[in-house]
Amino acid sequence: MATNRTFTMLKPDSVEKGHIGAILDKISASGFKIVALKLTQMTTADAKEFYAVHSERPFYGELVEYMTRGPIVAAVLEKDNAVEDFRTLIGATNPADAAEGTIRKLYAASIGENAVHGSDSDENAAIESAFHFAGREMF
Ligand code: DAT
Ligand code: MG
Repeated sequence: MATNRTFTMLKPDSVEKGHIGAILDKISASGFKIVALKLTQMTTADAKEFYAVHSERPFYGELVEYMTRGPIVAAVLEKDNAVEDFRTLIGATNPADAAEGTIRKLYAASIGENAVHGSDSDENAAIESAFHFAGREMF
């Protein structure tokens, strides 16, 4: 995958609260092109694998419960400097620390339910995109 792509999920709280449209609108208005998009639900095995890097952390069980409790929106986004610029757009992991105007500041309730995921490296963007999308679903 090219290095100008990143992967995102609008997490279950965003879908439950009806924020899909507003968040996708903000992503588009911020210069990201949506090159893959779907509503899907992670199984427990999916969430455990996706977040395996956090398996020893005390919040791992809650994270897996949360991420599997309802549908998510998965998407691949294209823009120059996509990974870094998208992390800036979503804001800090804890919405209490997130900058004004960021997606987490606007839409996240807590560090545990923080509205959106954004890949943290080009390598992980490619791995996470392939985890959720077949090649023919990415444009
Ligand atoms: P990010 O999603 O900003 O990359 P991360 O990779 O450190 O953050 O953690 C993944 C997710 O795990 C995060 O979005 C929410 C949850 N999480 C992280 N730290 C947490 C904590 N201290 N308490 C509860 N949930 C936490
Ligand atoms: Mg992370």
